[in-house]
Amino acid sequence: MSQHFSQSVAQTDPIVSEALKNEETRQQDQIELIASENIVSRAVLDTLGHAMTNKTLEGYPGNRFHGGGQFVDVVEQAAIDRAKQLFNCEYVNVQPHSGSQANLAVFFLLLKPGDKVLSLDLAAGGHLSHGLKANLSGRWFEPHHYGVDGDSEVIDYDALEKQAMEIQPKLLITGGSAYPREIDFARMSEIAKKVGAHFHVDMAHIAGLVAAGVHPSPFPHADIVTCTTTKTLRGPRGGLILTNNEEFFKKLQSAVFPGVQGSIHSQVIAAKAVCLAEAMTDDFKVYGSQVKANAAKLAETMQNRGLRIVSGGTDTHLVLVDLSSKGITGKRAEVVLERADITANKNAIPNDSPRPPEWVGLRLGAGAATTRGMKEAEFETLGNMIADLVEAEAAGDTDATVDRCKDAVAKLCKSFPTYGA
Ligand code: DSN
Repeated sequence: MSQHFSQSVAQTDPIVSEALKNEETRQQDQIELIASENIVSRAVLDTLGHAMTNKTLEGYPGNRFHGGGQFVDVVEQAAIDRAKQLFNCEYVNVQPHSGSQANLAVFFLLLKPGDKVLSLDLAAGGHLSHGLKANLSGRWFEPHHYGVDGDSEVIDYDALEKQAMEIQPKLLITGGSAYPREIDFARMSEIAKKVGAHFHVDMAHIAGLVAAGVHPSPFPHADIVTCTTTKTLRGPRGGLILTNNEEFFKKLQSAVFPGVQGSIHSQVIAAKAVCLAEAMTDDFKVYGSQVKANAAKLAETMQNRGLRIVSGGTDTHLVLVDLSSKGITGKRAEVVLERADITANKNAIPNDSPRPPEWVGLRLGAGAATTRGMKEAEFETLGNMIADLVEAEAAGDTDATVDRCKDAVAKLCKSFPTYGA
């Protein structure tokens, strides 16, 4: 047998091999609170590393442009059927390589260059693929954004309706990356209908909560729904597009391929099928409820410690902290947390500076640590540690607090191991 087929990465590539090992150790030894991350099952991980990656295919199950696709057809059809059942909708495309690609396909399907799009402002929790000027979606279409109410920091639906009537967008989008509250999909659908717009929900962050039945579903209100499989859904990196509209679906198939993508990532589609089956189990429902309970405990703990939580709390897996009263930026908080082995990210909050280094938000999410088995008690400990670290950073005296928290994090990580650690 040629060495090509027998040698492991450890034998052939010391640079990559060492980085892979270090990343595995980092994931075991740090507590992951980045809201878009999770920890996939061993089954999903094995599937991603399967030789199915070698298979090139374009087209759809039963109608491919290359031969030899019979087994990939099985996994793609399984992913489609499972997503339809899980999200209770009629039509699904499981091929998007990411959430942004899924959103691009929706733009390609529903819009012509120059058409108006109305989406949630990035600083209010939207996503860059919904019309950020620096993204193709903002460069080739005409983006407009709605924000949140200045006091409650939740979407002001009356203001949105007024704005939609003035703008008359072709597409109304909601959802994104940092909105911690439930969205009134029914009301938004009414607004879209009133102005003759299509209504698109990007449920990337909350798809797992919707699947677990602990968050309202965008169906039957949305015309089209996109998501990643990566975040609370706890699957591989990739996207899905879902709809109940048969006319959209026919065009959607060609909007994805050959509209915005070529051949599929066969092994990723197989891993999507695996994660979608996992998301149908009772265990996943328990996980979904625990994610929400943990995020609520994290928000409550930090609030009790004097940190301001954007919108006063959370209905999801996501907590957004406003650090402005502490006089530090999100970046400084991110760095001091990482020194204590807690990973999180700086984020804009509503009406924040347009310059990322000046953002005063810190975004936290409960998905990954919940997957490790942590519950409210551990999230209370984490909330207190984050408050301690933020206070230490604000006081300019961090070493002792970082050392103490790092020790506590190491103990937690040991008690909640990942893959065979
Ligand atoms: N949208 C980015 C995030 O939420 O972190 C990546 O998924």
